[in-house]
Amino acid sequence: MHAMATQAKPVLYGYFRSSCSWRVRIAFALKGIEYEQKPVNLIKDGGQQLTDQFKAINPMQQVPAVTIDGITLSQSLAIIQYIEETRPEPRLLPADPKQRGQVRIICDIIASGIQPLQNLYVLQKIGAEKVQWAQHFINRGFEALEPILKQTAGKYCVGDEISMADICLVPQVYNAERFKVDMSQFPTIRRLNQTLTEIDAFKVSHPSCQPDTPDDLQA
Ligand code: GSH
Repeated sequence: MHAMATQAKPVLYGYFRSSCSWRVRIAFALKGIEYEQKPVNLIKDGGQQLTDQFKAINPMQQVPAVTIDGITLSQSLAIIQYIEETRPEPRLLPADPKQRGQVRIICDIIASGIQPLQNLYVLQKIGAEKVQWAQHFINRGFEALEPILKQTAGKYCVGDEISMADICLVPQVYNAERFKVDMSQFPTIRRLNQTLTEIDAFKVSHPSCQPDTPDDLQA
């Protein structure tokens, strides 16, 4: 039994289609941690993330945020690292420091070099050109990721163990598909995504089957 099992379940403030929320859902699922979801609708009422009530939870006015062990955390990678450090099994960072370095490169390319540039808030500022803008930055990031993954991948992004790199990759590919990026240029990314999306933890956390998924988008 888990050491933390007697405490209240963690609460995830997220949105079904948010790729950063999906990262956290995958991490919870991989580690077998039960949690509650409090949906924050990024579109309805002009965006519930922008309310004073949510600003008190995450001053950056973005999902995800998680309350866990008596604290509130935001930033998906900080949340996942906290979960990793407090609930280490199964590990999401490889034992080998070189492989850890590789995992972090992949996470940073996605979390700093791609996702922030195609985030809702940014796209709303871009206006009519938003699809081309998003495609441009996803392509640019994937053009860097493809040769890196070719070197690092085994069955998964880095070797044969699922890691935070895989947790970042799958939701970013989902965004790429939403923005109709031509994925035929990225065979390694496609292969990894195909393998990973067959895994239960990725399936149960998919945007198509969350408590706030609208009926017409449910799987
Ligand atoms: N670096 C943050 C993280 O990793 O958690 C990024 C969070 C983020 O961009 N969240 C998006 C959001 O809440 C959804 S994936 N967007 C709301 C908005 O743009 O107004």
